Amino acid sequence: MSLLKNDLSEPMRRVAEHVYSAHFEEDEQLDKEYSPYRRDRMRQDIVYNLSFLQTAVEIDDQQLFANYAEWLFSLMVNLMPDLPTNRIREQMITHYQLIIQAIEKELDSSIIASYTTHLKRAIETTKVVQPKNKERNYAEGKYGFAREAYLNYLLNFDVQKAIEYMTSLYNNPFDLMEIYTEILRPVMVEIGERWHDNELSVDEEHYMTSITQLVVSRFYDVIFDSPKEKGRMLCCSVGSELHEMGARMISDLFEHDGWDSVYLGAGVPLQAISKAIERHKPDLIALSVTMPQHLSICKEIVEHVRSTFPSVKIAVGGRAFTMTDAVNTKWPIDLASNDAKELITWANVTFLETANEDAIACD
Ligand code: B12
Repeated sequence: MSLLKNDLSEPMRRVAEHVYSAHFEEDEQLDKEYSPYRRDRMRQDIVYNLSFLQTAVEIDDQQLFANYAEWLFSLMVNLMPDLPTNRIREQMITHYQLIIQAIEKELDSSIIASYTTHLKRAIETTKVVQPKNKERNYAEGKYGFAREAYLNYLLNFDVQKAIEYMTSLYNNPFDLMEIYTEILRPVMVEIGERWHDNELSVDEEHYMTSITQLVVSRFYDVIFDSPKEKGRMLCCSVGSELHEMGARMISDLFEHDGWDSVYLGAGVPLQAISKAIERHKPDLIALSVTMPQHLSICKEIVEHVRSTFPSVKIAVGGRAFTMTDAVNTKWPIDLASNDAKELITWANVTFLETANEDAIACD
């Protein structure tokens, strides 16, 4: 298993090294349980865990790291079926304890407490967490049949049928909003769950993602067909975020709704967003974040845009925002949502109000 490598501060890199070697010094059993492959992954995952921890501290979110501990526990249980669940529980608790010890050595005393609070909560969560419930409900409800059919095409890697099926649903019986948000998105979530449950490999997940991107691109004709008489919006994923399908769907849906959309893709840094705003002069920017590690950079971008371009409306959303409660009260944004439909409805109302105010000002 490989998670993402993230930028850590220098002291946190030393924490990572301490934790890795302390695991093997403290627990002789690990020598037998961890192959060279597992050790290599463990080293990378420690960096990843610390980057999550760092974010929880930076954005001052009380639930983020505990939720992550729950997700991580299930991932480890699924990836190491040769080890009993309680043995993995023991390893994870030791892991958080070793991070506390290393942090006490490496970090400035003024910030140690903010880190240990999150780690203690992760320990309490790990003590009681049960492996994830694997009940599947994606095939239920009004859209269930379409999700199931599309997922089956993906599981068989049948690119042609997957495309034909999804394009045949357009206006018969579903509109583009439903196809994107009620069928493609839940199927991608299901694919993610199967990766997390170790039922799909990384290459399979990647291939299914690229097929879905191909499906999305087949709607371009209808998307760019509508007249552009509303405002202009700019959309992207921030920082080193690689997840871009949410941002792409948001842009497409705005374009389809009569907006002029500027889609910058994934992993866009602050300076590039700033330049793009100067060039395209959007009425609204929509920032998408999937991995919580990119929340800090998103906050920085929001603050910069708010102070440099005060007339531009700012919306934030994506999976990461379902995992934090630190946004609404503390960020200078106009909307935080995880719902494309809510965003477009809100943008249309806000745009109309602004247009009316401008008209009154001109009279
Ligand atoms: C596809 C995918 C990838 C692809 C992305 C490719 C691409 N070009 O986009 C790749 C392979 C790169 C990838 C990599 C990783 N991934 Co990944 N990935 C996924 C997966 C399966 C689907 C994501 C997706 O496309 N969803 C469909 C879109 C349409 O949904 P969405 O983004 O939520 O967007 C909707 C709404 O949120 C909303 N929205 C989105 N943005 C905005 C913005 C505004 C303003 C508003 C209002 C609304 C809004 O509208 C959209 C339309 O409905 C998810 C599973 C999941 N639950 O999402 C895992 C998932 C997100 N990945 C995960 C992980 C762990 C990773 C990796 C670390 C490891 C890995 N699997 O390889 C790396 C990290 C990469 C990085 N540096 O960022 C985990 C994250 C868990 C966690 N702890 O947070 C997930 C949840 C899988 C899982 N179940 O465990 N991944």
